[in-house]
Amino acid sequence: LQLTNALRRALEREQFTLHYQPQFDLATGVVCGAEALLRWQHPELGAISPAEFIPVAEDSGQIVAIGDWVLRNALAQLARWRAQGLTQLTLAVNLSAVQFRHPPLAELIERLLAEHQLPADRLELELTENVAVADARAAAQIMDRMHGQGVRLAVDDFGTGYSSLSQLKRFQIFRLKIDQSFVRDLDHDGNDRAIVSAIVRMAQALGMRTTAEGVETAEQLAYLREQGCDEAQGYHFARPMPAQDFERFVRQRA
Ligand code: G
Ligand code: G
Ligand code: MN
Ligand code: NA
Repeated sequence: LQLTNALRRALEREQFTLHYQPQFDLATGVVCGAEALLRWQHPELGAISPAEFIPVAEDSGQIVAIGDWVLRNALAQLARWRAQGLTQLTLAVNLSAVQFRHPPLAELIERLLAEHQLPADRLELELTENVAVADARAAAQIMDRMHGQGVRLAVDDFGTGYSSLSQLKRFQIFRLKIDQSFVRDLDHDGNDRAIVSAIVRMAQALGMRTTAEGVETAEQLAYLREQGCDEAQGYHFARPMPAQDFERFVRQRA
């Protein structure tokens, strides 16, 4: 309850920021995108993790307003980067299943893309596998509309949720993000190696791309590359960082 009340004030008091984690193309080594990750700094409670406050915001419905704020700010940031010449970047935004129960989500995204003159295929929406379970019809409508606009859909934390293979096909998923729980022990867990290998192969067969999350070591990276995983992110490359640091990071790498 304390958290719900604090969340209510967080937006108006401008306590949220976005950090950006670089995503790497494993074939070229180039930074090809960023995942926007929400950060909340409360004056008394300190930094609160989204893992803690997002579920609270989902239960109270506040996630809709917070999610709108994330989309507005992330897309404005992408537009600034493009104006500065960083046109190769895609931007990934996490969406909660609750946001998919609100049809205005699609309108907001279309309006923001138009307002900033952004090509729709520079935006990736990260959904968890549970999105389609919560309210299949509303979610399907929004996902179809987004796909029709050219926006890319990515399944986040892939392998940990409730998705079926028929759903993957039905929703025209562009990318599977291999959950970090399968990447963490890649060096010594044969089952995880088999799972990662199978996900990459299935994605290839279905014409989907793969991104490995939580890559922390050169050994993990080598295995992912060998298996043909397309992209990766994780502390091995870089932590999530403020927009200006991200910009410097990309320029230094180019
Ligand atoms: O960045 P971090 O590891 O603290 O994120 C923890 C969790 O919070 C992750 O599951 C991530 O997907 C989620 N998360 C981060 N930012 C957002 C956001 O803007 N919206 C939603 N819905 N989830 C987010
Ligand atoms: O669920 P989602 O994939 O959106 O969450 C991403 C979360 O993973 C973020 O909170 C981010 O800070 C965290 N993260 C990113 N890279 C790494 C990593 O290499 N190791 C670990 N342990 N966490 C990571
Ligand atoms: Mn994510
Ligand atoms: Na994830």
